Amino acid sequence: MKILHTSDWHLGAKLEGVSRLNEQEKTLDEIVRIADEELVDIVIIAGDVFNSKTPSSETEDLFFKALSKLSDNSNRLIFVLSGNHDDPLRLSASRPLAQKYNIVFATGLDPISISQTNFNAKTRIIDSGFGFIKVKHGDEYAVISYLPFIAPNSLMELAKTEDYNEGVKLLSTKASEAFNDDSFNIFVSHLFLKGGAVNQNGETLGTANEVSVQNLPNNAHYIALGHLHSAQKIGNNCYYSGSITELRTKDARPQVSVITGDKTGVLDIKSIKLKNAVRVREIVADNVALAYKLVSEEDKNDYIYLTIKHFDALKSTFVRELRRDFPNIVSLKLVTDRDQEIESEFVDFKKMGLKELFVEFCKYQTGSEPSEELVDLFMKCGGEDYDSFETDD
Ligand SMILES: [Mn+2]
Repeated sequence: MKILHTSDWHLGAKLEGVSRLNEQEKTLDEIVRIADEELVDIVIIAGDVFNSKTPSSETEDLFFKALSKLSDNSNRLIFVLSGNHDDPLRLSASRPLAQKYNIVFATGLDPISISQTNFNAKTRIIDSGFGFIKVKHGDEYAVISYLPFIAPNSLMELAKTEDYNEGVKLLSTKASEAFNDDSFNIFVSHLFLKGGAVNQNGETLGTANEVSVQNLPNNAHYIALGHLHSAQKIGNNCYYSGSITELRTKDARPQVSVITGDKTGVLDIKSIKLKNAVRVREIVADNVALAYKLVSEEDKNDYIYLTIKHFDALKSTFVRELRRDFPNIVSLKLVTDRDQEIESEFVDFKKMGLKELFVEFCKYQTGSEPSEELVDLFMKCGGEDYDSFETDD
C-alpha cells in the first residue's frame, strides 16, 4: 500500500501581504501529479489545511478543487486531520458530501460514521471507532489511528488528566488499540514533538506543550505528523512531512513523503521535493550597490527579505530603483550608520497597538476597513482572548 503524507498546507497564507494562492494552486497540482505517478492509495493531510480559521471563499474553493483532483474519482482515500490553524467545525462542514467521494475529515475522536462510504472504491473504509478508521485496499488493510489538534485544556479534560503529555499518551494509546497484525498501522497527529526543529537550521524551541516521543503509540509502523514546517524524522518512526509552502525565511524546501508499507511495516520512504514552491530568501548587504548586485543574482521568482546594513540616506533614489526593478522584494530594512535605527518601508506590526492591529487584521481578512462599531465592540471585549498554541506553526 502506498501513502502520501503531507501537512501544513496553510492555504491562504500571505507573505507581507502578498497573496500566494496562485503558487499554492500550482503546488497542489504538483502533489496531484505525484500521487498519480506514484500510484498512491491513501493521502494523509496531517493538519493546518488553512492558514486561518476563517479562510476566504477563494481559498476554500482551492482546497475543494484540490481534494476533488486528488481523490482520483473516489478511488483514492483522502484523510484530512485538523490542525491548530483549522476550525474543526468549518473544516468538516462538507463531511456528509465528502464521504461519498472517499474523503474523511478527522476533527475529533468520536467514531466517524461510515454509512455514506462508497464501498466500491478501490481503497475504502470498512470500520471506524474511537480515533481510528480501518481501510481495505485489495486484500491489504491499513489502520489509521489519530489525534487531531485539540487545545491543551480541552485535551486534558477529555483525557481526565492534568498533564498534557499524559493526556496525549492516554488518547493516542486508546485510539491505537485498533492496530492489528493484518494491517499497516499508521498514527496521525498534529503536535509539537520534543527535539523537533522549527527551521532548516535545526533550531529547537522548548515549549510547555511539547510531547515526548515515548508518549506516542510505540506499536505504530509509521507516525505521520504535522505542525513543524520542516520535514524531519524524530525517534524511530515519527515523521514530519513539513509545509508545502515556504512561509518564512528559514523554512526548509517543501516536500511530500511517499511511504510504501504493508502488515510487516514500512518498506520504503521517499521524499519528493515540491518544485513549484517559491523560495523565501534573506539577503543582508553592506550597501545599496551590493544589495542591487546580490538581489540581481537571485531567481526573480523568489521572495526576498532584504536588509541594507550601512544605508546612506542620500542614496534613496537607488532604493526606488531597487524596488522598481525587483518587485519580488517583500521586505526592505534600511539601517543608517548615524543612529543604527532601522527604517522600514513596510508596516511594522510590532509597533502597533491592539486597535491598529485589529484594523489591519480586518483589512487582511476582508480587504476593507472595519466599521467603527465593530472596532469599538472589539475593544470593549478586550480583544485578547485568543487561544494560541505558543508558536504560529
Ligand atoms: Mn502549521
